[in-house]
Amino acid sequence: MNKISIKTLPEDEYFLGHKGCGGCGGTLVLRWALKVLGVRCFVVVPAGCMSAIGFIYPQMAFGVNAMIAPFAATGAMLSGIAAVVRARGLENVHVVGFAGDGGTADIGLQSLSGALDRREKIIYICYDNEAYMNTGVQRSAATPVGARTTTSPSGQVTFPAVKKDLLRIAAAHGIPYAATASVGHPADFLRKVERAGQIDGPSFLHVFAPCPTGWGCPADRTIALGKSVVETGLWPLVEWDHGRVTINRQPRSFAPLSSYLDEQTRFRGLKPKDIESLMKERDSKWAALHAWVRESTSSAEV
Ligand SMILES: Cc1ncc(C[n+]2csc(CCOP(=O)(O)OP(=O)(O)O)c2C)c(N)n1
Ligand code: SF4
Repeated sequence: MNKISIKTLPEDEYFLGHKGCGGCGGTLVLRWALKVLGVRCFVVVPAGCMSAIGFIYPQMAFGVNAMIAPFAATGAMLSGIAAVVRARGLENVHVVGFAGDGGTADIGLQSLSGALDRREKIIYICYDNEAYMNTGVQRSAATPVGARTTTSPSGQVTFPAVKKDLLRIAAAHGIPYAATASVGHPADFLRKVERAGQIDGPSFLHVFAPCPTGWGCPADRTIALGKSVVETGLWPLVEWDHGRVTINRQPRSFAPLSSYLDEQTRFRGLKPKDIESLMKERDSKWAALHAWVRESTSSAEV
């Protein structure tokens, strides 16, 4: 297979004509990933924005086999389809799920865990817009501290919250491949999708996907925010490949959080203590990340 790059990305479209908002990061995740994986895909999308905007009869946006899963059941449906693919001896097929952060970090987590445990050849992609967007911006376990949602007004949460670390949760299942990515770094994302497609077993991608409607940012800032979140250190680009952990981009020094936060009205109510919490969470995440890299390197050397 040729190495995928932005220049060699096929012109074919498999997610087009949807009803997503302008600047929707989630739609880019689906569109780009399906360009890499091609037409021989069975796609599962649970309740959420991507199913709401993609399956509007008769204007279906998918150019591949695709079906909607119950909200909690993406992992279960993926592993069921993969079992059928295996039983029928179908070759060169991808079984791929696209779920939001609510459908992944909260309600779909046990189903995802079961699927990763079953070791079928599936690709699970979480497009993370950091809230339940389709039902009106409710807080999820992936909502950052201090972000305003309709269930955390002015960023108030009544308990010490941190963003659930889906990469570490997935990797803890001992699966072959898991990675984070951002729509602000398309080449990195495309390469990771391609790698996931080569894996003989489950793989998991956690992709940063801005939502202008829910975040209160201009529609033309999606890619810029997808870059600045990485530069501030709030969204590390990381890869877990057969137990070896790689940080794909290490900013020499982190950009000020304001370069990312100030563009979004959801962070307008941030208090100094929220910014401090965000920085603390970031710094402890990076410390844990460096320790994870060291640990993975030394165990690979044994
Ligand atoms: C069992 C169940 N509970 C609640 C809903 C209502 N519901 C549909 S989509 C959705 C939000 C999905 O949020 P997320 O998974 O983050 O995806 P996004 O909408 O952000 O793309 C909810 C709560 C449902 N369809 N099924
Ligand atoms: S609400 Fe957000 S996630 Fe949903 S379609 Fe619009 S931009 Fe995309």
